[in-house]
Amino acid sequence: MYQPIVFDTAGYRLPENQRKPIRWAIYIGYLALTAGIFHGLAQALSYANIDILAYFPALKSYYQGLTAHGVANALIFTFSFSNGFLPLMTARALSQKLVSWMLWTSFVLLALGNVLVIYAVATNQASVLYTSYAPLQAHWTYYFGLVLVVVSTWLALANMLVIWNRWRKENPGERVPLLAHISVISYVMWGLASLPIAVLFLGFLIPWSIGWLPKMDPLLGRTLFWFTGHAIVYAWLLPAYVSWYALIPRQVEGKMVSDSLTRFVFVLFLLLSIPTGFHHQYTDPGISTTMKAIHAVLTFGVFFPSLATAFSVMASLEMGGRRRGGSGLLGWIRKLPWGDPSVVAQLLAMITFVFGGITGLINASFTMNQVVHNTTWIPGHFHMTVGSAVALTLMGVAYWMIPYLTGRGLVGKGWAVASSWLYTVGVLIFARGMISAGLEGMPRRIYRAQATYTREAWDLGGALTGIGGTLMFIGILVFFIVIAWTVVAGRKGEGPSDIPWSETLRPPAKTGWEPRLDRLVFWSVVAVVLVVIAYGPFFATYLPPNFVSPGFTVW
Ligand code: HAS
Ligand code: CU
Repeated sequence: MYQPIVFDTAGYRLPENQRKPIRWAIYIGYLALTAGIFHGLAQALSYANIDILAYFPALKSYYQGLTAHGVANALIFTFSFSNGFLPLMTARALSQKLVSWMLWTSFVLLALGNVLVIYAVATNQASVLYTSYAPLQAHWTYYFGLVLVVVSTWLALANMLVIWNRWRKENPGERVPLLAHISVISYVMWGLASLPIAVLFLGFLIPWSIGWLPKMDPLLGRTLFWFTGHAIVYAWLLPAYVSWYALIPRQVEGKMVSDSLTRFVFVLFLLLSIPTGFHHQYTDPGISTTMKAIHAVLTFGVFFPSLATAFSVMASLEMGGRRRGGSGLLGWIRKLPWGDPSVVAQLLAMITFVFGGITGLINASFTMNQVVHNTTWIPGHFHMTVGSAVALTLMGVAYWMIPYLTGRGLVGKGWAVASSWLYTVGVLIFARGMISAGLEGMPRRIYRAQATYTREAWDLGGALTGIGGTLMFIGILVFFIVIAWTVVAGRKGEGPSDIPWSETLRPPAKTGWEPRLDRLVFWSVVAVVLVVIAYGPFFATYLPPNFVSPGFTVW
């Protein structure tokens, strides 16, 4: 039954001078993750009514900590990882060297951007939260630092496109290997999606922060942010999906179920990730109800590729579990390699994501959103998506990739397995607290310990948030110790020599409609057309900007 099909050019390795910037980009990511969780812990404790400013003396305000947490964990961690991971996957799948100067420049910009952002946030000049909403105004170094990070992602994308084109020229008529296809599409989506935020930062926020533009248009700012902002969540998710589709099956001894379904899912993400941003602005004035409703429908549309993913990945897992001796309806689950730190992290990520997905549906419903918007329900939702589906998957990937990139064997395997369980139990308790208190109206982005208004009904949810957050913190700390220990003291020569690259049940079709899934330019144009339909009417009726607000620094 199993016909192993893989474009394997066995053992292809990038030269060391290219592995180095990849390794360091990924290190920056995991460092940002670890730095950010100290502020995450403080956030969680603050909901348990603990006056964190007394315990975290470096913090000038609650909002400084919240900004540091969001920027480090949601922006820097994720994009630093992807800047290393996606080009690595593409190069491996195509057996092509990357372009060295692009790789290094991308790394230098990422590092420089980080220095600027850390400076601005640490000196309390940028407590504007990761959403950068005007009229809150940060120091220009904050905006400029983030621009450099975005430019570094563009260079990573350009690098992947160069080797994609080179491979196509060298292999006319061949199907692009699946792993390269889905890695490239992930960043092509992000490349398109990042243009509005580039306009926001370069066209408005930076000139405004240095005084060239005296006033800002807050609604336009929010809209440009969410124009990119919803797609950002898929830019975080898709690298995790690359691992679930193309790597995990191999790690559990299964196979990928369908080449064309996988490619189709990623093409759907390219088309539908961007024209959905108004679901973050259902309560904003100045946007017509019709446009919000169109985005609501498209949001339900982008739910579909994730549903397909659930079934498809589950089938790969089942194949692996049965091959490992599992039987009966559910017996295969027990036979999955639960002792493998890389696998267990990702299985737990998937299970948590089921709840992340369900809460997303409620957010997306135009009317139910009114109940949950701006309550702690929302951080409950996103810690089960980016905060676990993504974070745990990226931790799981580290457990094979750091040994692969350093050549050193993983140390503390038992601790590594424990880290994921601790984190998962933590995030489920945390999210239960946030979600239930949110339904009781507990507001998000509020420093509860000093709030003038509070309710008893928030006490239990707040306490669960604090307890769960503490477990999450310990889980990631253990992760960090295992990884740092591996980098420093893992046994040399014990890292895996190749990536865990999965085979597919059947080869990709060379005729019919399927080869069209590889047409990057065509699908990008369709994506742009959809975006014009979804955003064009708003901009056509709204522009020119209403520059009404000066900048405020309220911290
Ligand atoms: Fe969301 C708000 C709607 C997915 C992140 N979201 C947020 C915010 C963040 C975020 C950060 O419509 C807050 C932003 C802010 O600061 O204000 N979201 C959705 C919907 C989905 C969704 C419909 N969100 C994500 C993902 C994120 C993320 C992914 C990060 C990575 N979200 C919203 C809306 C809001 C929102 C509104 C605005 C709310 C407001 O009012 O402010 C969907 O795409 C979710 C689809 C997911 C699924 C689940 C599939 C399950 C899988 C696992 C299968 C399991 C297996 C396990 C195989 C359909 C694939 C088997 C294991 C064994 C052991 C057998
Ligand atoms: Cu969204």
